[in-house]
Amino acid sequence: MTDSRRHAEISGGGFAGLTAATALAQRGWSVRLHERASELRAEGAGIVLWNNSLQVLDAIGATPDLDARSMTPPAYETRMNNVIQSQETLEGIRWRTMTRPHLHQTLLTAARESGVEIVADSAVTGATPEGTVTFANGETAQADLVIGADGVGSAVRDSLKIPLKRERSRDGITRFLVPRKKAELQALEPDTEWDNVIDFWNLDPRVLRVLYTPANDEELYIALMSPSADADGSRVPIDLELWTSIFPQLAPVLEEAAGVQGRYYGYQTTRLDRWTEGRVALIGDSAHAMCPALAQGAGTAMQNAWTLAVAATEAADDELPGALQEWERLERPYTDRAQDRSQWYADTREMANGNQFTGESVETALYNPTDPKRHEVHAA
Ligand code: 5PR
Repeated sequence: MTDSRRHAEISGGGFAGLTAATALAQRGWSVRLHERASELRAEGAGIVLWNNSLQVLDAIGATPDLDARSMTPPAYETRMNNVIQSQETLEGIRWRTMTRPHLHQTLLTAARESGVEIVADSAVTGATPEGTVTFANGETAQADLVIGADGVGSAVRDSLKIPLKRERSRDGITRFLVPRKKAELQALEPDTEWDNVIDFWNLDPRVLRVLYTPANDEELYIALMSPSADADGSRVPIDLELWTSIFPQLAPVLEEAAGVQGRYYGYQTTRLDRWTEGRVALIGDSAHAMCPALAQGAGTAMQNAWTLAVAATEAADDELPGALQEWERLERPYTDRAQDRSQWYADTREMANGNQFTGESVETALYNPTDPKRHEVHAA
């Protein structure tokens, strides 16, 4: 018997690819997802998700699984030279913190349960506008829809020769998952609410920042930021003496981080001429890598994965290329603005002044990609 379902081939088993795969499979598509690594697993440490991506997790049925090992801290606190600038309780804003491995496992489970065929050790080298996918082993496959969710170095994007602009910022970050060590931290600084996210900034005399983010009862995500030009600040493994001299109250968790090799990532923003070409669409870092300031890299990846799956399903097969262009026209401005704002915050380090999540900076966080009326609401 031949399969009458429409078929999607997806390159990339990260947050964007798994979300798109699940949403399409749940809408009746046959879906095959390729991951070039030998195992599907998350790189990186911790993450914050906001309403936009949490709505997507609701819609694919993954929220109970996510909530079992994630949390909403009591406040998002900002300190400058250890003086509290703000404690934002984010009333009315839905947000959660978690580890990247947990979010990835949650999406992988949803994809498997939705019937997505997942192929590891499978490297996609490119795609054509007509929907032919090529693989490193010389094989090819044909699909009604091809999705390049293959990261900032996207082979799918580059094979289509879509022009790209890349901008690098002066700062970068090393990220760790370490044990919470709450009792030890409490002993060093009893008045601190150690369940809060705490964004510890130091700009003068030296730019060094620690973003402290509890991910669940056992695991803490800490991100250590410094300018790329600061050789000691950006060294891995971290320079424990330097970091504990500036953040003595974090010594117990910095010692844990110092025991891990780590990797320093410079911030970058990439902007593409277009996100689609014929039957191919790009989502996530392959289309819109961004600075992390607004914590919206994965959030925009997941919202675009979801809206792409809905738009592709609603389009007749012979109208798919036009429907993908229309999807980009409607959805891309939200991501463009998130990229611009995140880059502005990275360049100005304005977040050090506190009250990080007010005004325009929460537009993406509050967005609901699953609301069919969302564009009317925003236009009104
Ligand atoms: N939020 C999160 C984060 O990981 C970073 C930032 C904000 C969750 C850094 O990676 O401001 O740079 C930030």
